[in-house]
Amino acid sequence: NSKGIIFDLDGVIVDTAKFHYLAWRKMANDLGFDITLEQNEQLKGVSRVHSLQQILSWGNKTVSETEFERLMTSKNEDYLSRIAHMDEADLLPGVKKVLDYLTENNIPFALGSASKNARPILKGLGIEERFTAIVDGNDVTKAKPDPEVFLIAAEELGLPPKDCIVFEDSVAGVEAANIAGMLSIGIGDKDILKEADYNFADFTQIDIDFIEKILRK
Ligand code: G16
Ligand code: MG
Repeated sequence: NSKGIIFDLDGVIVDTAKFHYLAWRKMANDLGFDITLEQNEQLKGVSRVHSLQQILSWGNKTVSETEFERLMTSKNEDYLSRIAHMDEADLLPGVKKVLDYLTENNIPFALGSASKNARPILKGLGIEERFTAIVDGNDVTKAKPDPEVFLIAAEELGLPPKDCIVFEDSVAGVEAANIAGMLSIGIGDKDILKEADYNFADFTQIDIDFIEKILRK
């Protein structure tokens, strides 16, 4: 009776969410409007294309296809420059302890992220080789809350969805995990992630006893 774990990236393993926000905000400011932290919540876990569509609608802007592409490229370049110096120290508190436990006990784990920058980020964090599978924004056609990213990850882990446990910080991601029939663990505000099976503020609140419990379930 083996189980596996699927981790979201941004907001779970590493706090890149703030850099996405800063880069999108700079782009919006250049276009003459602003985006709030509350609006940013709705962008978490959402693909780059959908994020830009959403932001432009908040700013009541319509742009040509060429301009849309240009905005995506320049936002991504800005974002990449902000995360360029990431290393192991950027793992969110408490994450390393859980990854070490899983590695030592041969429990397979995968990444299930909407980001197209996931691999270089994992490499920077020094943990890329420890994942059995990495499924990211380059591998999917349907964005969260569609369960595609997690279903592919389960397949690559060689496990049925019901034996997968998902750690997620976004509303869209928790919904995707639930639709996939996986156990969902919300990382962040429990009032926002109220659809999750379990809630924790962050990984410092998760101990190994809990991990063992959900792996036995
Ligand atoms: C992440 C972030 C989103 C971001 C998306 C695409 O997803 O939460 O805010 O828009 O990836 O990222 P990129 O522009 O790097 O392709 P996740 O699923 O890792 O939380
Ligand atoms: Mg996330």
